Amino acid sequence: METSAHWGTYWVETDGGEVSSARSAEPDAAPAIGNVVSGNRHRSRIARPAVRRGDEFVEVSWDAALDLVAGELDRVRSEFGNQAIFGGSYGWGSAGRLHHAQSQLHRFLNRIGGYTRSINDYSRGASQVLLPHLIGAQEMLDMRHKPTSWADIAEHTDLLVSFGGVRRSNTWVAPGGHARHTSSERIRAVGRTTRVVSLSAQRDDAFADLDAEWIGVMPATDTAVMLALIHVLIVDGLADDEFLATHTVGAEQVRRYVLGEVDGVPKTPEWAAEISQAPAGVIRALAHRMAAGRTLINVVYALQRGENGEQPVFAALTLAAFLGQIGLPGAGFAHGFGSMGDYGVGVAGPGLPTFPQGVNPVPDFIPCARISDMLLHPGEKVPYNGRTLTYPDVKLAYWAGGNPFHHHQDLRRLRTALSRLDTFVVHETHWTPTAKHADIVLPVATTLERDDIAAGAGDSRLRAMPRVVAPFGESREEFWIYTELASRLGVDFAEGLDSSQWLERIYEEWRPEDAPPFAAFWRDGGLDLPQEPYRDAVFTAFRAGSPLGTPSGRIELDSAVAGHARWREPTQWWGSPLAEEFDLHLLCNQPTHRLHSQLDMGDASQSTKVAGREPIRLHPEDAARRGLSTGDVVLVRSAQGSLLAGVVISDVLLPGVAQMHTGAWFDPSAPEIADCVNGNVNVLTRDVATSPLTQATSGAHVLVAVTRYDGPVPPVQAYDPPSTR
Ligand SMILES: Nc1nc2c(c(=O)[nH]1)N[C@H]1C(S)=C(S)[C@@H](COP(=O)(O)OP(=O)(O)OC[C@H]3O[C@@H](n4cnc5c(=O)[nH]c(N)nc54)[C@H](O)[C@@H]3O)O[C@H]1N2
Ligand SMILES: Nc1nc2c(c(=O)[nH]1)N[C@H]1C(S)=C(S)[C@@H](COP(=O)(O)OP(=O)(O)OC[C@H]3O[C@@H](n4cnc5c(=O)[nH]c(N)nc54)[C@H](O)[C@@H]3O)O[C@H]1N2
Ligand SMILES: [Mo]
Repeated sequence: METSAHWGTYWVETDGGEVSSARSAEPDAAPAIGNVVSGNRHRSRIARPAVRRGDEFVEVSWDAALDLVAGELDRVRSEFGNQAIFGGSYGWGSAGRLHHAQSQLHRFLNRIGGYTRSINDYSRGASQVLLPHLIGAQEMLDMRHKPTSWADIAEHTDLLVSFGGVRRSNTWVAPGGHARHTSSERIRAVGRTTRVVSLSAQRDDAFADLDAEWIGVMPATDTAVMLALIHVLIVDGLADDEFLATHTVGAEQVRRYVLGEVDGVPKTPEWAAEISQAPAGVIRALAHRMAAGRTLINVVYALQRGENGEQPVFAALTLAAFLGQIGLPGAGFAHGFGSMGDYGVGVAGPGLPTFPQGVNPVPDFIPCARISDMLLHPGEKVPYNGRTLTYPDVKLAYWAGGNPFHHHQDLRRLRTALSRLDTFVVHETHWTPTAKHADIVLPVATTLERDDIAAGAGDSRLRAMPRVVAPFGESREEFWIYTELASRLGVDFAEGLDSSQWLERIYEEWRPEDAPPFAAFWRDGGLDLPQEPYRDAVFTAFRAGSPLGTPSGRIELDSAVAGHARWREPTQWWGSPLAEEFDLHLLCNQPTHRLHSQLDMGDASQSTKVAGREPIRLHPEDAARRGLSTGDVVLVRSAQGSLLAGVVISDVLLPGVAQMHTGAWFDPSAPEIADCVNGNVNVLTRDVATSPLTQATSGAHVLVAVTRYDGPVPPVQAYDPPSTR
């Protein structure tokens, strides 16, 4: 049977009611498919509703659990008001148009009077706030779904300059999961026609088939390099003054800043080399090459997940404006090649069937990465996007489809923050660390255990996604859970329909005239979607004369709210005082063999572990200085916390830089040794916002110290269910 996840569409077989195989015929299939068989019936699955009693959980009947949840929701909304319920529930949950965890939760909470929501995302939260000021709000959205395409790059681009490389493993994932994984073949085509330069602290960030030239740049210093590139364009007469005059505002302020007329510091290649460690001559030569042909500048999302994270995005757009090629096919500025598999595939599809969420009457919200701040500082006023927000006093949090113990920074602080709640309700498939921190845990069926419809934005096919096996234990569809809770609270959730009737309804409400009715769609296993080719939807028209949605209608290189791009020194980088004690810059990036923390217990993810924990990559010089070999266990410490990891030595890194993937399950079972003995990087990261403007996560970077761990290595207990009675 065919099924879909954010990591792709694949085939599963069953044997005796269990999933026995999962595979894909695609040559570029995601390794994460290899987690499915071992993960779906793993001992960490949650079998029954459970309620916390001290350090243990007590299993209860569904009736008892639902009465309890309904009672708590009712108590909190009547005593404190609906804003005391936090339903932001950030996370990637499961693919599927009907059983989308957040949509269902939000619909339910809207029906009972609303909730405090969260906005923006962990992926590119800084850009989401910055870019509307520079190019317009709709344009920010269009840049995600209709940017320059891989095909235009292959056809037109002489030079692709990518800050953060173009990582193959990240293109395995697309929200909703696509019918076919097409980005690898598109990227290979680019590799045959286009020179690629990858600026990064890791040589292997760039997809091997791109045959990219590598310029080593220390993490969090790209803005300096970009400003220096602009400096060269200005002083060597390579800037496109006409484009700047007709299509931008603020270029003069940028010019004065870059030349050092404002602060006495000219942003020369020599200046940038001191900061970034990229050689000045290389930066100067790159500027000339960029001006000599058709050039596209790409910034991966990770660059903006750091302190002042909006600056590299701002500086890259500014650099592209000085080059003057914005809006030409395959040229200008892009933000997402190598970050997501559906980016720049060059086709837009129709809208997709959606489960309606209704309206939330509560106005309160937070930027999603401010969860701990909100819980720790109710009533506090905080700047955000040029205005002031007040944190509501939240008493109950309801999480479905996300794992804050995966996604949020500084887990010690998150634990303290969550402990201030009266009630923490979690829907989960597995006993994740978040489930283990809940007061009430409701077990839910996985994507393999319910009927759904699958597709992602721009997909070539809408797929029927039939249930493959029965729900595990007593786990249930979330649809059923909300229907039951709603009836206890005297409201309507399901409009008298069950989930299979709703599946038909969202399909029929969506169905274009020429598409078959639901029964035929389901029988055929899917329906091909029309694919509309487009060309850079934002900038092609803009270059030709249509204004952007900014106050000036032009690209705002100097904006009333955001100022202009500038180098702002972060507190965590190799040049900061803290680097004396914490002398390695750790990159915390996306895992190759799983999606975030999902199915970390599965075979593919476990095959990457070293000494049974999450690997840390170290440069040979850094390893030698510490007497470390591949396979050793190390203690990794930051100012926030500590973890155990397994060493991998690799010369693809710059010296002074280490790298770990996110997503190992938080394991606090031996606190006398480390905060996490399994290697979850978020015990190390700092819970500090990108900036008062954007208030996004800065989790991509943290300074750490690494030493050999010679003590007895504790067993990993992260995947064991908690003790239950
Ligand atoms: N340090 C650092 N931290 C980061 C990042 C980083 O680069 N560095 N990256 C950030 C980014 S970009 C992101 S997007 C976030 C991702 O953070 P999350 O999206 O929270 O991570 P996931 O592991 O995908 O969590 C999804 C959870 O949903 C559960 N689930 C699956 N299906 C269902 C379902 O049908 N119903 C319910 N109720 N649950 C389900 C899974 O078991 C899993 O626990 O992490 C962020 N955190
Ligand atoms: N296999 C897999 N693919 C995924 C995901 C997953 O969990 N697994 N998650 C998906 C999600 S939700 C998202 S948001 C995207 C994220 O997409 P990205 O943010 O692009 O992914 P990362 O792997 O975090 O970072 C990519 C590279 O950026 C580099 N980098 C980090 N900081 C800097 C810096 O300051 N300067 C420079 N020049 N380079 C830097 C790192 O070397 C890193 O390898 O990935 C998506 N794709
Ligand atoms: Mo993300």
